[in-house]
Amino acid sequence: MTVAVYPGSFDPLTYGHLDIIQRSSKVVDHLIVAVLHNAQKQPLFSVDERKALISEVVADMKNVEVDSFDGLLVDYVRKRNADVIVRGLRAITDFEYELQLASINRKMNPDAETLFMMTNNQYSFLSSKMVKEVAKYGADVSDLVPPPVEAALRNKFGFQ
Ligand code: COD
Repeated sequence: MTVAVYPGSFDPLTYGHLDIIQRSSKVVDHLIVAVLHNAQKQPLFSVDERKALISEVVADMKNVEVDSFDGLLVDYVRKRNADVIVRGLRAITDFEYELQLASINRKMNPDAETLFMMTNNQYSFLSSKMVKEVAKYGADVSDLVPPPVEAALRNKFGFQ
């Protein structure tokens, strides 16, 4: 049984993330979407809020679980007996960071393989940061994020 971890900030989940979740969940037996709990960062959504939003969106995907982690990703991967780390690649700008991340993770845990999935072309420009920037001014983000995330953004920025 192949267990994969798809780690990220997911602040918030976008259609780009969801596309990676849908596609990678078809090539592994069990996929864990793992939200990073990073005390040094000031996220828009708390870990619990991010987990709840992702859980709502993936509710009908039977082999997908939503969890959170802190500390090193490789330690979490080991703890969950996972074989694969899933990451998404949008553009060449992602490559350098992803290469560094995959290399350090492989050094620390040679048993976990990083699997890269190329973005779906329609989401190649899409990032959580951009979504927050746009939503902050009340603009329509319905093409960028699933409905529960759109509602949560409107609520967060006072556009109900
Ligand atoms: N299309 C395709 N993929 C996408 C898109 C899109 N539109 N948007 C985002 N993605 C991909 C990203 O490329 C990434 O692979 C993944 O989705 C998650 O993205 P983010 O931005 O939500 O999450 P990141 O990149 O901030 O996550 C970073 C980690 C949490 C994985 C990393 O910081 C981590 O592992 N931290 C724990 C400490 C650790 O072990 N560090 C490494 C050793 S120093």
